[in-house]
Amino acid sequence: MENTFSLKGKVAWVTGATYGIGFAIASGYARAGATVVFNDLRQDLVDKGLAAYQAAGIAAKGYVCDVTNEEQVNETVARISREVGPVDILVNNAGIIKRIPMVEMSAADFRQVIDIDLNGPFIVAKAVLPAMIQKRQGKIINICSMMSELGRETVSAYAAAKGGLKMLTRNIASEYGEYNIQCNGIGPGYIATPQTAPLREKQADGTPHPFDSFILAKTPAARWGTTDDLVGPAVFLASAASDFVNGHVLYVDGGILAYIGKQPK
Ligand code: NAP
Ligand code: GCO
Repeated sequence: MENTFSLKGKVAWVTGATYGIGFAIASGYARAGATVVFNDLRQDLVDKGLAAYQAAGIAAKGYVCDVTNEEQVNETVARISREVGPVDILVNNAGIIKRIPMVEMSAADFRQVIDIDLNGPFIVAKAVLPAMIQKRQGKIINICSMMSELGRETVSAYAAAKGGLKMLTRNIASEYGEYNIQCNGIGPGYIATPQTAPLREKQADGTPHPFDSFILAKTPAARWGTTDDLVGPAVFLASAASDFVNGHVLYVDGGILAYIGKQPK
């Protein structure tokens, strides 16, 4: 059973994994035996990530790469292949959010979110697939969201991107499953990271942010998720344990999608 969940001998690229969810998943992969690779937008950020991995006892490799830049992505895939080995496991984690009411959002802002959160995963998956096809083996895991299923005010671009990412996940599974490539998604609930920090900031009077209270009422687990909550599911989807799981989005949300929400007192 231990071997079923082992990532020994595998090269895992987690995009945008300097910190946050990506860092936790990459660290979990290293503990499961993988060689982990990550990228960020600038060398100083890559260096910051390398120091964080080193502090965790992980010998990660980092590359400067913007996931929206196809030339940079292709160069990075070639460098990883030369310096580490072909990518066995890809986690499309890099992403942004812009919380702006749709009628106030510029087309440029909308495009930027779509570019990073949807075009980026397409570009990176397209770049790693040829080697996976040749090897007749590969794992692609796209980090989706509650917004792959639900809408909410101010996140139109993000929901459109993450909804599209769910369908890109299913399409990669459909198109490349015959090459023993599994493509699945992870749909985190509300996780305490820099991305959601604005939603958890205390009010001026010290009371909880209304959104913080809202999420606690919508989550059966009655807590925000931590990045560690995502590691086990991510290892499962990267390992042989999920070789017959394809096109699935695994929601790691504490039960939000199953729950109407706690009745206000
Ligand atoms: P985060 O703390 O904001 O980290 C996002 C990472 O992506 C950062 O390292 C960022 O690098 C990187 N990135 C952004 N644009 C990039 C680009 N063009 N090329 C390369 N890297 C780029 O986010 P997070 O909370 O860890 O979320 C990670 C993923 O999970 C995202 O896809 C997010 O949508 C998704 N997610 C998050 C939650 C949550 O509650 N936190 C829930 C569901 C899904 P820089 O620091 O250099 O910008
Ligand atoms: C928001 C949050 C969410 C989370 C996550 C939920 O503003 O609603 O940022 O979008 O990031 O995607 O799964």
